[in-house]
Amino acid sequence: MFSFWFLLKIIQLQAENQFEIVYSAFSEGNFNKEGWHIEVPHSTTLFQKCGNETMFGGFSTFSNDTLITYNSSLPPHYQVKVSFKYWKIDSWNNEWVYIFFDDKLKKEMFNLTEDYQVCGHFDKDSFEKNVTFQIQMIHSSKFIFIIITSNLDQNAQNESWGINDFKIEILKCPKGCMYCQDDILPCDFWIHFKSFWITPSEFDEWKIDGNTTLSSSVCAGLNIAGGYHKLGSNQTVQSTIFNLTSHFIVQVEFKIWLFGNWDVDQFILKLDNQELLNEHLNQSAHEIKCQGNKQNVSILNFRAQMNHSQSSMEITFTTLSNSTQNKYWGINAFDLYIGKCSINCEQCYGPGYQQCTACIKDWVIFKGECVYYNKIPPLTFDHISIVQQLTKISNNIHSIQLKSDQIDQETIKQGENEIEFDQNISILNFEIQAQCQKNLNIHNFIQIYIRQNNEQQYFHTRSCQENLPTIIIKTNLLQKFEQTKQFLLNVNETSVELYQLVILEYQQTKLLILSLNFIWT
Ligand SMILES: *[C@@H]1O[C@H](CO)[C@@H](O)[C@H](O)[C@H]1NC(C)=O
Ligand SMILES: *[C@@H]1O[C@H](CO)[C@@H](O)[C@H](O)[C@H]1NC(C)=O
Ligand SMILES: *[C@@H]1O[C@H](CO)[C@@H](O)[C@H](O)[C@H]1NC(C)=O
Ligand SMILES: *[C@@H]1O[C@H](CO)[C@@H](O)[C@H](O)[C@H]1NC(C)=O
Ligand SMILES: *[C@@H]1O[C@H](CO)[C@@H](O)[C@H](O)[C@H]1NC(C)=O
Ligand SMILES: *[C@@H]1O[C@H](CO)[C@@H](O)[C@H](O)[C@H]1NC(C)=O
Ligand SMILES: *[C@@H]1O[C@H](CO)[C@@H](O)[C@H](O)[C@H]1NC(C)=O
Ligand SMILES: *[C@@H]1O[C@H](CO)[C@@H](O)[C@H](O)[C@H]1NC(C)=O
Ligand SMILES: *[C@@H]1O[C@H](CO)[C@@H](O)[C@H](O)[C@H]1NC(C)=O
Ligand SMILES: *[C@@H]1O[C@H](CO)[C@@H](O)[C@H](O)[C@H]1NC(C)=O
Ligand SMILES: *[C@@H]1O[C@H](CO)[C@@H](O)[C@H](O)[C@H]1NC(C)=O
Ligand SMILES: *[C@@H]1O[C@H](CO)[C@@H](O)[C@H](O)[C@H]1NC(C)=O
Ligand SMILES: [Ca+2]
Repeated sequence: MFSFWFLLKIIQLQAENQFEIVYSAFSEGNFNKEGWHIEVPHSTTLFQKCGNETMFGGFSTFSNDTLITYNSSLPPHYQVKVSFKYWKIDSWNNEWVYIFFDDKLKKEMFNLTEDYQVCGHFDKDSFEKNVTFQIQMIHSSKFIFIIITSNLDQNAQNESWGINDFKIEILKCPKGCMYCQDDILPCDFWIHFKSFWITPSEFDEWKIDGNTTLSSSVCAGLNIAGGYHKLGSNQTVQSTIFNLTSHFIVQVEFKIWLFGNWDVDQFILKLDNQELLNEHLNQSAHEIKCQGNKQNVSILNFRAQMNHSQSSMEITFTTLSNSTQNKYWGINAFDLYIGKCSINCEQCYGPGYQQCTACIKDWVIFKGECVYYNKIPPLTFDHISIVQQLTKISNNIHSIQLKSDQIDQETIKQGENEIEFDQNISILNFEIQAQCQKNLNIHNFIQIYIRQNNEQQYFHTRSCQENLPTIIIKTNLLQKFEQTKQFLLNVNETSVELYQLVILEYQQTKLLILSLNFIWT
């Protein structure tokens, strides 16, 4: 049964999870290069035709040293799919195209033979070829960077390239979630707390090795904190984020950029001195041109999670290298998400109301939930009557019992009972029925306590009389505000005690509001 249900669930999930297109370009009627960064185009006409197809770049346009980048800002998601058609045009002689799908590098070599003739030069060494590149990956960063370049080294008239049918699709986080890593775990408690580095002033808060301010560089049109000649191996970058909203967990997402050959090195992330990532770096990098210098570049996507509830957090990034070779690194697309406590909760160990351990000022925990302190006053008495009568009340085995229209009689047990009414119930009635037992030597009198409004108390004693053995107390209680009503009811064979849990002076208090006891001497 269970496995059947599980299977059903999986089938359902697969049916629900559809990739949604968040960006598409360079196909029928959609030739808009907005958002694309282009380096070294060899023509001012950025869209060329190749046979029947129009493409971004193309013959004599994208060639020697051309690099294009798309920086896409994505809605909350947990997987991404990117695809496009790549066109190799004319005489490539064993030359490579390099594509960075964030940290996934794809490359392909093209040569003179084996292709077909569609555009550009029409001679035996100038064939074309189109290849569809597609990648699907686990991805939850707010940004994906796609960089396309090649190692072409001749004239743009001789060898060139272009792309079309470009698409980015995602699997979206469940509704109401600003962050997630799948569509199964609860995620509605995540909030986006901070992004780095958006404005230049934010660099001031970050120090390299404790004394130099972090500065930025640009590679492939993307801003990087640190980077070439700005941040070297063995260096540490640190900052502290203050005034975090009350939370129980933190999640960081960021990309590390490596410049040079990082093959036996280490990257370490610490949050508040706790080592969260310690990654061995062995990257296969590829040369791209950054700010005029050709260098080996690789990108790594990292994410890490830690239980955390303090209002500040120190973040430390470090690289370690045993080599004396100069290498550089940087960070970008840094986002901090926090798992927030429930509303009005200051300290918690989880997102639920029941997981709150301290409330914000003027609010107190009531039944594991934060409530404003004066929202739980005692109920007020609307009506009280005490009746002594001859007729026996019931053939109940107990000499004493409590009844209420709002409580199912069956649920009341001997000992302590917890009873709760929600705010929609505005009137409660209670009736205590007590019967002196035949043996008058045991019960000589009955003591009744009723807490009245304004803290006046009503105390009443009746002796057990054989001619009037039955006593009935009837009360109606009213609420002043819409409030949760919580009671403790202690019942045994000689006593009924009804307590209301109220909040007075910021304290949860157990207030006796009604009792009946047989007393004997
Ligand atoms: C262009 O499209 C036309 C009609 O669809 C087709 O006949 C022709 O072969 C195509 N040419 C090329 C180069 O693909
Ligand atoms: C050209 O590339 C094709 C496919 O990659 C390969 O099969 C062929 O051997 C290559 N030819 C040369 C001369 O490199
Ligand atoms: C693109 O490539 C495919 C297979 O390699 C080929 O069948 C198709 O004709 C090419 N498209 C054009 C328009 O040349
Ligand atoms: C390739 O491009 C670079 C810079 O854009 C230029 O200096 C070089 O001459 C070009 N090479 C060829 C063969 O066109
Ligand atoms: C184009 O490339 C071919 C093959 O490498 C070479 O023989 C030819 O001279 C090149 N033509 C130009 C104009 O660069
Ligand atoms: C930074 O601190 C290190 C050691 O703590 C010291 O060697 C270096 O001179 C300092 N640099 C600056 C710019 O203060
Ligand atoms: C990516 O684009 C966003 C705007 O959509 C921008 O804020 C961000 O700085 C860009 N990222 C990089 C690394 O340049
Ligand atoms: C944190 O909040 C306090 C009180 O609101 C404020 O005085 C302080 O400047 C804040 N600190 C930072 C770093 O924003
Ligand atoms: C550097 O060398 C030491 C000693 O051989 C070794 O323990 C350490 O792991 C090495 N560090 C890296 C980053 O390779
Ligand atoms: C680094 O990766 C390469 C190939 O991926 C592998 O051959 C090499 O052994 C790795 N080096 C270390 C130190 O893991
Ligand atoms: C980094 O530190 C290690 C160990 O202290 C040292 O062997 C190496 O030369 C340093 N590398 C650089 C580039 O400073
Ligand atoms: C019944 O409850 C009352 C009040 O809690 C207590 O004083 C009394 O001892 C209890 N009697 C029995 C028989 O448990
Ligand atoms: Ca051609």
